[in-house]
Amino acid sequence: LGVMEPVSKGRFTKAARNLARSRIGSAVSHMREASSLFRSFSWTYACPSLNSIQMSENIFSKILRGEIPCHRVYEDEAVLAFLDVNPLAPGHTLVIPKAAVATLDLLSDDSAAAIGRVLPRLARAVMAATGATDYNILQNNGASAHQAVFHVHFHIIPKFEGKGLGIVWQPLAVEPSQLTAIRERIAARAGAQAGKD
Ligand code: DGP
Repeated sequence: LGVMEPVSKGRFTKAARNLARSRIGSAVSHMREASSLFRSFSWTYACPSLNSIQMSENIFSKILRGEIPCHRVYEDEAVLAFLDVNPLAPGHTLVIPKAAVATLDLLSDDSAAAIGRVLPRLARAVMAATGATDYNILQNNGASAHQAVFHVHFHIIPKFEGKGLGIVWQPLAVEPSQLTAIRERIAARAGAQAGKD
């Protein structure tokens, strides 16, 4: 706040008080801005070391390390599958890569291939074991998309006897031009194989 001389014991000049108020106001405003930036910053994606701390602390990493138990149904060198402790239906199974990444878009091609190789087989096993003929594969990414555990996972959720995944599906009304515009933006980023409509 700089040097402010009291005019007498315990009293400051009006100018000194105004200066102090404006400096405090500015400091508070800077702190608010810093705090808002801190909260909005995506630490998980931007900072590998924080990402690895978060990944090493989540419940699925503890299951992978054998620190907490699970009802394992399948394991190979790259994939683990086990029962969900809060099943939406009997047989609700989670399939996770052993590689620790939070969301699907961060998964390596090798881990993705390892999951893709076993997912249909695991779906068949869950269906055969439960007697269900219908099921959903669910894969949530990000808190607003209902992800609670930040280690990539696929849910295999049998649908029968009124149990299973409930879906609220609210399609948007779109113009063909909107579809064209978004198609072009996605295709440009998806790679060379994306053709033209
Ligand atoms: P999601 O919302 O997609 O992140 O689903 C996470 C699922 O993980 C949820 O259905 C409950 C399940 N889950 C949470 N903690 C544990 C646990 O300690 N063990 C097992 N087996 N499943 C868990």
